[in-house]
Amino acid sequence: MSSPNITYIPNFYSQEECNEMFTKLSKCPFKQPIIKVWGKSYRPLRKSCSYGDMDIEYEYSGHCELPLPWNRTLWKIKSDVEKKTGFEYNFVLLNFYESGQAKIGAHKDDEPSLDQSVDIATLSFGACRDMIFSKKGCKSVRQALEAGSLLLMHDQKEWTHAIPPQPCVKEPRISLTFRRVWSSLQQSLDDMERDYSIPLCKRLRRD
Ligand SMILES: O=C(O)CCC(=O)C(=O)O
Repeated sequence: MSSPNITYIPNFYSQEECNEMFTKLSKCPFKQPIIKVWGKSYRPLRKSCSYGDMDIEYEYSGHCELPLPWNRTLWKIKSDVEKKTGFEYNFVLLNFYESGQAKIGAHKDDEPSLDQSVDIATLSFGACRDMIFSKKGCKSVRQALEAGSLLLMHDQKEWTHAIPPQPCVKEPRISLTFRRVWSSLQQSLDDMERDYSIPLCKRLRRD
């Protein structure tokens, strides 16, 4: 594929809704976790926090996220996104970019705990920032993520994405990335199934 498999939907929320949501979301308990990239630990300028279903743990860049229970604002946004996409989400990662100095390096959201058949849905509030999609041998693609927009990433196997620094941006931005994560129960069942070659349904059957 010579272009990233994405759908950009501007004005998913109106300016008024965005302002109201930004004010509510900025009260979330953002923190700077220590993450590992290429074996090196560091604290990114970007702050984050997560919300999700009770049985979810999400590990990325050597860091394990235990989500907080859904609050009213995030539950409403989740329902709006689910109505639009037809997918069900059980986890959301929130990123807070204080200014254009805060960034996220090129990466793929391809952790084994992610259900890759479900689109990752990114909502943007506050300052407009660019997202860069890259793939070896292809021209990079730049997508501006405006306040109130919804970006759907249908396929994460080939392209990386990044939010590069934009020092001219002085205003903060909050992004929400909705994902479907395998629950810990589902992961343990999968492990059991891998450990024994007998199908799980047969092992659970009691004679
Ligand atoms: O802030 C964004 O729009 C992107 C965040 C991102 O790439 C991620 O959380 O993996």
